[in-house]
Amino acid sequence: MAEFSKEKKTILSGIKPSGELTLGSYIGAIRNWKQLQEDYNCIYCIADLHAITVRQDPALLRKRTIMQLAQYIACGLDPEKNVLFLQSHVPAHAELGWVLNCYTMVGELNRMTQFKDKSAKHADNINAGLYDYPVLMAADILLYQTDLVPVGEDQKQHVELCRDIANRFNGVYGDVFKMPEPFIPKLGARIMSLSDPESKMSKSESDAGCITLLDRPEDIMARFKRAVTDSETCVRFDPVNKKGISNLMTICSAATGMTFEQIENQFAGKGYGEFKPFVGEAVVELLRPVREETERLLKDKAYLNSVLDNGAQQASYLARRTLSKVYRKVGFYSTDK
Ligand code: ATP
Ligand code: LTN
Repeated sequence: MAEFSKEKKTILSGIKPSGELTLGSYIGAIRNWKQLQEDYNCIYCIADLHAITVRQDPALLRKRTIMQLAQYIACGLDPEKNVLFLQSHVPAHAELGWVLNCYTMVGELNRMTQFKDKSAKHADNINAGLYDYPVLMAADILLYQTDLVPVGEDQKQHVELCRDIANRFNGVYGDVFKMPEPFIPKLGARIMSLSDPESKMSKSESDAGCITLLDRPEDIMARFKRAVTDSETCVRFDPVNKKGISNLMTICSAATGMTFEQIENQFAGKGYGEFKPFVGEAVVELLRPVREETERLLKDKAYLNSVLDNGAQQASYLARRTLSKVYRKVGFYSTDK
């Protein structure tokens, strides 16, 4: 079980089990989670309550949930150092979410770009949960008195809304919630699709432009070889005019540790025909241990279940402390002495 220390700051983040984890979520989020586990109290959830804001196949959702836990561990998140749990196993998330609804303005939710994007993509199912999604995310964060929230660029607006909600609540009742900060990586905060460098690589729209953590090496190579670039031949970082190549350079840098300058020098005069497979190989090697370890872990369901049981127990204990305080502050009657 993870040991928490009062001296360390607390980190919380989560990912919905709404599809296969992608290279985007690995570079934008999980890679940083792993680096932070030594120095912070770390809490990572699998956000299944959030996943159902878009219609899910129940059997597939169950399967993806346990696969996502295996992938968290395979990516290097040690259950002895991190609290890993399933959002639906800790009722305090939904409970605090309700309370926070009453401290969130409709006007604030109307401004959320993820809601606008998802409503456009799922026009036949613009449900209240999709609209309310950022409030539940605020509950996830505030329950644990979180200091830092490591996420990709697309989630920054939600963390800012969380701060606004916390500020409003604290303004009425005193310092109940710690004020969280978003932690966005300098490199790779927004990995783009390989087939359309104008859109984010995303698990629920996985296509030829998306790499998932469990993809086979030959599929990864094929996708990199077909990556959309531009009509020049020069490997140069220019995210305005050369979006495709700049995206590949970002992925390359994240996978190998090379700087943009080193990449430009190594491929000077060589063209894209050599660069694309080089990035493909680097990603294959980056993901190989993750895929192999995930496959191994998935054979041991008893172990994975025990991680979830321990995680839920630990998360529930921490979450209850904040929830009880919130209930007291808003004036809910308690029979406790
Ligand atoms: P969906 O398509 O279901 O909305 P997604 O692929 O966008 O999902 P999320 O579950 O929303 O993935 O994101 C998980 C985490 O990974 C978040 O912190 C998010 O900011 C980050 N992330 C997701 N996609 C990318 C990306 N392409 N580049 C960088 N970070 C990303
Ligand atoms: N909305 C996030 C997933 C998420 C999350 C969180 C991230 C749910 N709860 C709490 C950080 C903190 C997304 O990636 N789409």
